Amino acid sequence: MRTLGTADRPLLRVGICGVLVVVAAIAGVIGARGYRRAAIGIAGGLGVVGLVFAAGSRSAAGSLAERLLPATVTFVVAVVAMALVIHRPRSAAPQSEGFDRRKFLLTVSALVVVGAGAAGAARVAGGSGQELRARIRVPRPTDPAGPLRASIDVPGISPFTTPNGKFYRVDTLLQVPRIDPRDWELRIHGLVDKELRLSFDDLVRRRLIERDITLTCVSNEVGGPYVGNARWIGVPIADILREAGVRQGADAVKSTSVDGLTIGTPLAALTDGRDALFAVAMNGEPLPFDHGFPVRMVVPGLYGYVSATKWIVDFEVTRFRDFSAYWTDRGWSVEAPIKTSARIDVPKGFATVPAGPAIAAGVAWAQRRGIGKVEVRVDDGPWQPARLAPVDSTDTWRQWTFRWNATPGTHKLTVRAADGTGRLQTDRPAPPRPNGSSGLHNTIVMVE
Ligand SMILES: Nc1nc2c(c(=O)[nH]1)N[C@H]1C(S)=C(S)[C@@H](COP(=O)(O)O)O[C@H]1N2
Ligand SMILES: [Mo]
Repeated sequence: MRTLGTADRPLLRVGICGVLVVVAAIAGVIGARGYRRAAIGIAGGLGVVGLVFAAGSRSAAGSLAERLLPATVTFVVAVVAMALVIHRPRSAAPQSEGFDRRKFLLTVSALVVVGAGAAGAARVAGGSGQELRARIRVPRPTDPAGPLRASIDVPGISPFTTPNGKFYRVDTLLQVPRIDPRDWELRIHGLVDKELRLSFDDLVRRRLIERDITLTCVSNEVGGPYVGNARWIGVPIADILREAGVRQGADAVKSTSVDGLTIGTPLAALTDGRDALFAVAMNGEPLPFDHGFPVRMVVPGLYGYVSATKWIVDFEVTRFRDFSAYWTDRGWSVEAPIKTSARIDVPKGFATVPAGPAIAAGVAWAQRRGIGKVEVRVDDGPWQPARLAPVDSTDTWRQWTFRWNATPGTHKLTVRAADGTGRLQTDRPAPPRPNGSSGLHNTIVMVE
């Protein structure tokens, strides 16, 4: 799985619909040939598959009945539809050989309307779940973040804080969980002196800190979109570990989400003083469902697949040699600190800009180390310093701008960053697998 499942999600949906249509068409043909029972059987079989998936889905929250309702409606519609469309040859008018086109079209149209109506009704009955989020008050942090520093506002640049609705999303799910916080519990166990079971209220009653932290996905290509910065409120994971008491020999935490996905994180990253959080709020709101409601992990400096468990329910202190996590089983590295990277947001690739004074802008990140310098090069010219927005923290990205004189023709702009220790990012191109892409981002501009 190259992108850890995100961009391909709509494609997957289309694929599933395609397979359903093909199977249904085959059933229709079989039915038209007179094998009515077989056709209805296939339709019913599809319905049963849907029911089994709905019942077995650990990702969908809600009661079993709530989860089964849409699938049940679909099942009934599928069987009735097939039975109506393929009417008995016995009752058919002789010259139409069991097939009355007018009746067929009418039946199909009626069923489409009924089916769509039923699907809509099932959706409404299931609810959006937003009331679960609305019930939560965003807790006041004991240790609030400072005011946001002035951010650069060039049109097209990534804003310093990524709005929740624009924040990238990477996970393995078609439908994200809608957990009722009243039912949520986090179990902390394994190599600890005292096992803890925390309800949502237990958790937010503890010391809460507020921090700006930039998340990055390991599957982000050079210049790619899977990076975002948000203001999180959460309980320091180190506090909880101290409460539980970590035993000798532990070097990892295996965390598990409600859908059973596992993530392995170095224990050191949770106890070395960085702001690793059990986060409950994102940009002043309860976590959006897409981003892990009600509680997720956020660990500065590590790619999401080794640290940012959404919909977390289980937290086991353990040893790396005693388990393997979901993505590590799929060829990604066990440990993965974020690589220093820079991206050009403006101009967009292959944009046309007027000749004269021009501006380039973007973001650069090296969480934990911070960004010390960003440089831009026009074609094969010298590296020139970009202007940097003020530092928020070493755990956030920094915006940058660069003014240049655009001369007619086609030009290539290339960007590179150095982290807070002065170390330049590598210009050696690497693909995302197994531990994050590297290489310099460039963009081609046409100047007229
Ligand atoms: N439960 C769960 N948590 C998960 C994932 C997932 O698939 N399931 N994906 C991880 C990955 S690969 C990344 S990059 C981040 C993305 O977080 P976001 O979707 O809130 O941006 O979540 C991490 N946490
Ligand atoms: Mo990721």
